[in-house]
Amino acid sequence: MKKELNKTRSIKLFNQANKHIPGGVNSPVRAFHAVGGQPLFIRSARGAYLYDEDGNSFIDMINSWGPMILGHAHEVVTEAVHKAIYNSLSFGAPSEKEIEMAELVCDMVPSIEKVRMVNSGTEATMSAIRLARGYTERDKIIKFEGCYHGHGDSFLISAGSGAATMGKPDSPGVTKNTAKDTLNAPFNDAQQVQKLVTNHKNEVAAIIVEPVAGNMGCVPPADGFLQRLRNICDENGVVLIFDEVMTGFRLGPSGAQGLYGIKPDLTTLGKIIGGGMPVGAYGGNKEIMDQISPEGPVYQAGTLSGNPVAMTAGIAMLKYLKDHPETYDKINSTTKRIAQGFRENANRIGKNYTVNQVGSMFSLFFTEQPVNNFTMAKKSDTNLFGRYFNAMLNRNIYLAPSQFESLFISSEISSQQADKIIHANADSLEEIHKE
Ligand code: KE4
Repeated sequence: MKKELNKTRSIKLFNQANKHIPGGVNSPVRAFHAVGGQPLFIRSARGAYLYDEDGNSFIDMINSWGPMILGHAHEVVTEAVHKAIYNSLSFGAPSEKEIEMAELVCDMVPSIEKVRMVNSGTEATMSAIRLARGYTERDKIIKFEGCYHGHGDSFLISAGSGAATMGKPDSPGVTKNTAKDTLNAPFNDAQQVQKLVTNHKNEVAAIIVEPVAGNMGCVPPADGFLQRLRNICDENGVVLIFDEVMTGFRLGPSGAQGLYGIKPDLTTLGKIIGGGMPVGAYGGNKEIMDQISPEGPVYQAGTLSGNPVAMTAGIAMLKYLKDHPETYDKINSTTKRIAQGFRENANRIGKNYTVNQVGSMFSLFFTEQPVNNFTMAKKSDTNLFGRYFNAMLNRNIYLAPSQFESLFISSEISSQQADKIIHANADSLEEIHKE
């Protein structure tokens, strides 16, 4: 058994945080409820490493839930932001940076002809479904069990990520009237989607999907699934929304839509687009996007949308990724190697645990069955996952504190660090199966 970490200061800070912050955190999954133990308070981060308040260092395999694809405090981002902050942090008026960002997004994601900046992935998805409803004059949306699209009321019905982790997928406060307009289908089940669209003829405004699910753990689309959704939308006048908050700029410069060659009508973005700053965006073809105020009647607004400092951080990161496509080869091959190492380690102790990987996203599921949707993901042993999480933490590897999350590899994780991760995984699997 690896020695327990010194968490003295994190424990003190967590007790203090609980006095004035609900649950002591500003986002539920950070509280470690799903894995047990005390959340660590992070003081700083650089490259592949997080440094907590007790002086412990960790290889970061979650990278702020995706944004830190270049590792922490990458100089291209920090230097650009450092220059920008002296021009004031916010204008609340149009700036050239917003044009630069919009042109960069439209260049990197060809399905996007016009794009609107917001401040989070949730704002992006909430706005995208309002736009789809306004454009089609229909009320219902179809989402997938275990997919998470942020905390907008319409999405907290059989949601994934923190909602699933908390075991309360249908949150109190979501009205029955809202819930009735959200239809759910199992991920990868296009037949069920067809049935819903047929049974609700001319009522469905949009299908929103994580093209690669990350919020039930990493689950790839089955062959032909995304194309089937595209066909159903074309045949029924339904708007196809790819929620690429997680996969956008992660799975390649054009995200999952570039990887799978499927063109959505609308795309939502977040995480990497902000380079670590609070940025979300939604975009798509001109005909739909021109329905957005002040051009069109669908209202959406935001005080800090297109914030010049956040734009600076996002532009610096996107430009780097665009100019260094080899970054994707590096993170994808590192991830492939780690995923394969995890499979071999499990096999060595007689376990055939499922490891799903797409590009630089992957998940180890504590089930020996395949995981193609949320029902299958929920067959994982979440108690065992909790023990595994803490065993890895004690070996200075920082994972997502939930079975229903994906891990994200940054370009700063070297082959030596990948070896360290694989060894820590082997030791942790041995430790939790001994108990
Ligand atoms: P934010 O509002 O958290 O920026 O984005 C919501 C969102 C929308 N769509 C997808 C596909 C997402 O993954 C997310 C947010 N992801 C979670 C992690 N699985 C955020 C982590 C958290 O809630 O603290």
